[in-house]
Amino acid sequence: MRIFPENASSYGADVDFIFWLITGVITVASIIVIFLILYPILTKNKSRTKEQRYQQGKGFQKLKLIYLGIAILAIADFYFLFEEGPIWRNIEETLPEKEVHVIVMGRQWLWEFTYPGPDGKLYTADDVKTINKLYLPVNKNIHMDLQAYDVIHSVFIPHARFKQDVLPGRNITKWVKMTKTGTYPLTCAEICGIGHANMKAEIVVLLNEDYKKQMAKLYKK
Ligand SMILES: [Cu+2]
Repeated sequence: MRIFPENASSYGADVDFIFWLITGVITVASIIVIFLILYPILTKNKSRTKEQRYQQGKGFQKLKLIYLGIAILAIADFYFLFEEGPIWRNIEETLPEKEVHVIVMGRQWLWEFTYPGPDGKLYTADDVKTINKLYLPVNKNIHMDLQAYDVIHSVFIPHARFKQDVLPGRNITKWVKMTKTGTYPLTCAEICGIGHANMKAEIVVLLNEDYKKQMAKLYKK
């Protein structure tokens, strides 16, 4: 059984690793805590002295298990930070060298994708557009200028483990590198009005030569 959709981006496996690391550690910690609560209740209740039944928690001796718990969780938290720091820095704070540049714009209720025209530059008169279908080449660093036309939307590409809110009046540049050809969904992950559920697009990841052919087709239109 697959819990997550197939990973098709260069950093998807790293994001999954953080997810399973945190889920695993927290699951084990929860089981231990639940056991420590339930075991005495279920087995020791009758033999308790009055003092055991009512712990005031004064003094280090009585608090030591609490301090131990805090210490374990603090260590776990710092370990998560240690593991995820480089991963988030790579995904969120660095932009690898740009190989393809597109604009992804959310609007009520569709996705509009803009590509550089024959001049190879975005934001010029010969730019070309597609609606609800984003063509990308495989294994290239894609810079996406993420924008919203009207209200807040959110670009969600499950197969790339990518999600970013887009805000009217603001440009957010993020990157992705798709590592497998195929067709993947891109949806809106921010309730943005009555048509939100229909705000679905497709990402078509093509081999580089097919991508070039596709762009040539768009230029002709
Ligand atoms: Cu939306």
